[in-house]
Amino acid sequence: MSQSPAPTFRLEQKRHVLKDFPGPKSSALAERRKDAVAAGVASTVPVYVQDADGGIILDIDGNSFVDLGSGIAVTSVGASEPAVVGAVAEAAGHFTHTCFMVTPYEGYVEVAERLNTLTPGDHAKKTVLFNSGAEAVENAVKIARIATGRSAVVVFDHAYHGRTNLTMALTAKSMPYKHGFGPFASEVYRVPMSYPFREENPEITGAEAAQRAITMIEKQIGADQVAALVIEPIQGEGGFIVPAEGFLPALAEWAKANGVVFVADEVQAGFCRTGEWFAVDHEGVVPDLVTMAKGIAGGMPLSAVTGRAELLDSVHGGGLGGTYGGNPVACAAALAALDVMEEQDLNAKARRIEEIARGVLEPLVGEGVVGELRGRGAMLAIELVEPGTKKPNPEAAKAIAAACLKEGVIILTCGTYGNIIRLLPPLVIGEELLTDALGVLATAIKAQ
Ligand code: PLZ
Repeated sequence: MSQSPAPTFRLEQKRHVLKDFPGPKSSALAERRKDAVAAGVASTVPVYVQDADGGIILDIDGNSFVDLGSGIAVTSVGASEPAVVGAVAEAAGHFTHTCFMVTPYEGYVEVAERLNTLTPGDHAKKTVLFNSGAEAVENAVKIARIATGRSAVVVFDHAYHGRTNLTMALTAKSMPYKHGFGPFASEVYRVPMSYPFREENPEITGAEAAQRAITMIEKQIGADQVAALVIEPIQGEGGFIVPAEGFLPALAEWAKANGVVFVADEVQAGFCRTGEWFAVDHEGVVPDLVTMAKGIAGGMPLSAVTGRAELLDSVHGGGLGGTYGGNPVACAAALAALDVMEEQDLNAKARRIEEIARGVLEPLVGEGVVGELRGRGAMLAIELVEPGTKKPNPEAAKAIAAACLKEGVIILTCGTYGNIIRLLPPLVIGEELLTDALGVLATAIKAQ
C-alpha cells in the first residue's frame, strides 16, 4: 500500500447533488449551446463545470459529483493538481508557444528524456510529441511504414484508436465513430482479439488466440507486407477487454520474428492507470513503439510516440511535426504530472483502488445483470448481460449510469455492444469518496 501522504484538496471531497439538476445555470447554458455548438458533439452529463479537484466535479449550480471518469482517463493526478497548475502558470508566463519546429525549448527535450526512460525496454529510444492520441497513433503508423517500407497495418476487433481518417479506419466500431464518414484509409486489416468473456471456446489460451490472429495475418495479408501491428494492451472504448495471458507476448514475438513494428497504444491504459506505468508492463512485453496521451499531462493536450531509436530516426528530417506538437505549456504540465505520479506513487494508488473496488463489486458477479468484472488497477469494468445469459445488456448499462448520475456519481459506459460500465477514477481520489461512489454503483446494479 502507498506510504505517500494523502493529498489535500481545495474542494470538499463530498458528493452533494440537488434533486432537480441540471440547475438553472446549466439549463440556460444548454439552451445557448443548442444555438452555438455543433449537434454532433455529445456530452454525457447535462451540467456545466465550474471547478474540479481530486475526485470532485462541481457544477455552476453548486452540485458536487464524484468523478469516476477522469475526463476519459485523463486527469489521473486530478483536474487541478497544484504542481501541474503551478507549472502551467509558470510556463505560460514566459511563452505559450513558439513552435518546436521553429524555435525549440527545453521542456520538449525533457519530456522526451523522461518518456525514453519510463517506457518499457532498455534499448536506445527516441520520442516525438503531438497533441492528441489519434495524432500519436497516426504518426506511429507513419514511422512504421517508412521504417519497414511496407504498408499494411493490422488492428483488432473492438479496437479504438481515434477519429481522424486513418485512425477511424483503425477503429472497429461504426456507430458513432465512423458511420457515414468514409471512405477510410486503405491497407488496414482487422483480426480477432482475445476476449476471454466472449470466446466461443472458453478454454482457448492467449497463445492460441494469438495464433488465430497470426494465421489470418499470414494467409490474408502476408507477414512481409505488414508494417505495423497496433494494439491496445487493454482495450479501452471497446470494453476494457483484457486479453488472455500470453496473447500480447505471442503477438510481440511474432512481430519481432517477422520484421513487423509492434505498436502498443497506451493512450488510455498508460501512466499508472493499471497499477503499472504501462499496461504492457504486466506481461513484460516490450513494444517497438508506444503511443501515449490522456494521463500524460494532467489534463493538458499532449501526446507522444516513443520507441526504438532506429525506427524514429528512419524518418527524413522535417517528416514529423505539427504546429502545436509538444506545446511548451503542455510539456511543463507533463513534467509536473510525471513528478506527481512518482512522488505520490500513483501505481500503488491504482492498485489500492482496484482492491477497494473489487471488494465492493466482486460479490455482485454472476448475479443478475453482472456478467464479468475485469480490468487492472483503476481501469476496471463490469460487463452487463441479460440475466443467466451472455447476451449484451446495453439498457442495463445506460440505466445504471443514469441512476448513478442522479445520485451524483459520474460513470462512463463503453464497449462494442455499449454494455460495459467502466471505472476510471482520478488516481488521487480519497478512499472515503471512492467507497461512497462504489456504494452508489452497487445499489444501482442491484436495482436492475
Ligand atoms: N487510442 C486507446 O482510448 C481515445 C475517445 C473519446 P484522442 N479514447 C477516448 C471519444 O469518443 O472521442 C483514444 C484511446 C486509444 C487513441 C485514442 C484517441 O485519442 O486524444 O481522443 O485523439
